[in-house]
Amino acid sequence: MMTLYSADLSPFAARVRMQIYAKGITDIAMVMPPGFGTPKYREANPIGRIPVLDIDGDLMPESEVIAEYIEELYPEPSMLGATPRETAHIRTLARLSDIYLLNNLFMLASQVPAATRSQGAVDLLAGQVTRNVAALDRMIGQGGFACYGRLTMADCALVPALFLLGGTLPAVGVDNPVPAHANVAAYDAAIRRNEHAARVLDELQRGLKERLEMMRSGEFARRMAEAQGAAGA
Ligand SMILES: N[C@@H](CCC(=O)N[C@@H](CS)C(=O)NCC(=O)O)C(=O)O
Repeated sequence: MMTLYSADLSPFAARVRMQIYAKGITDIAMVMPPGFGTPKYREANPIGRIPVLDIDGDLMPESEVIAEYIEELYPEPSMLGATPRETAHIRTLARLSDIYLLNNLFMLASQVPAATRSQGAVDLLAGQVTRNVAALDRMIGQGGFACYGRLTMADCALVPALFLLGGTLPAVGVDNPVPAHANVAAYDAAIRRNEHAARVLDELQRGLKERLEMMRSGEFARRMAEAQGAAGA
């Protein structure tokens, strides 16, 4: 049995979870990895992140790699294209989401606390996100899906990225560019009605609520200090 190391609030893990739900896969367990963030975790996982797919002890990192692997193991229903060219377009949208939106947003999230914020970092990262929402607006499909009128791996990548975008940009004092981009805005509103998108959006929201509670109670700072202490040791 395979296990996906995952957490509600991880948009990268949410991408893989949405694909697993859409395919109806029931034999991949999903757990928060024990010791996540500690040197022990990084000993076994050199990149040190989630998601990781644990295949009987063989650890596979990187959401896109895991998504492609799952697609090969469970080809039906296909989340890729009907032709090689369609598949290439789906991968282009997923890549746009990952590289140009999500990676920048993930780094931008570190700039949310105003006391330690670097305006230069915010301008650089938020500028990239805004520019690439404009690119997405010209590439995204009509009719409620990223492309080809059905759920694909592009949707699995875009749904968590747009969730993070909506929360992160306003939190660092930058306007959310989505409402000004009609095609992305229409997509964002429509895809939420898809059952698999709705499920991961609920999980992301639950993860966010938990994280905010941990920050309010001081538990988050305590855990960060603990992980940093362990890293120092
Ligand atoms: N490129 C990686 C990014 C994964 C990633 O950054 N995951 C975050 C959680 S959303 C993480 O594990 N962060 C821990 C860290 O940065 O140490 C992927 O696509 O899987």
